[in-house]
Amino acid sequence: MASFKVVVTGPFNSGKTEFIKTISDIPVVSTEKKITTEDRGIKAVTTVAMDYGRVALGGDTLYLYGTPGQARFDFMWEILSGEMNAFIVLADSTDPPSFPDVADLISLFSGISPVPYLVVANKSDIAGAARLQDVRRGTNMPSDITVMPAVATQKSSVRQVLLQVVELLHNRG
Ligand SMILES: Nc1nc2c(ncn2[C@@H]2O[C@H](COP(=O)(O)OP(=O)(O)O)[C@@H](O)[C@H]2O)c(=O)[nH]1
Ligand SMILES: [Mg+2]
Repeated sequence: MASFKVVVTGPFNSGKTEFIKTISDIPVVSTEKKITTEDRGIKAVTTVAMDYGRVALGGDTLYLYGTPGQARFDFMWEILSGEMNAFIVLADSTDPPSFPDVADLISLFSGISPVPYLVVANKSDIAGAARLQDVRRGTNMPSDITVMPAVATQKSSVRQVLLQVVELLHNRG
């Protein structure tokens, strides 16, 4: 029985809000606003402060904090990562040009706190999505870091990712 704070990060449009909404036991506290910048061609709303959800998983409780993806809200990242126990970085498998941003986010969050993390190759259900090994290469992940495929719109898939995070947490040091 433990509680863990898990930060869910990733580039803009990688599926962070979807990931938390799919699995949360409580209605997600979301701070989505209409997009006013050139990103509005990609989707209508974006997270400006955070998404907050909670899920009970095998006796543990995970508190999920989703970060904003647009860099102009990056002041929230350090606030959200206070006392985090682990973080998850979502890569949009259909958007290889964003893979270097995934690597940058990992450096940034690892720098804030050296907690366990894993990389999710999200949107793996979409035809033409990058293969796992290409996501690993594009994000420059060494072989000791878990990179797993997922579909943020499917509860069973998000659950698999979180079980993996819990395993990392229980096995650490
Ligand atoms: N097909 C598919 N669509 C997804 C998946 N994850 C997210 N999406 C869609 O991708 C878009 C961006 O997701 P969102 O959660 O808003 O991204 P965020 O910017 O990281 O919070 C939304 O239209 C989602 O419904 C996935 O695994 N598969
Ligand atoms: Mg969002």
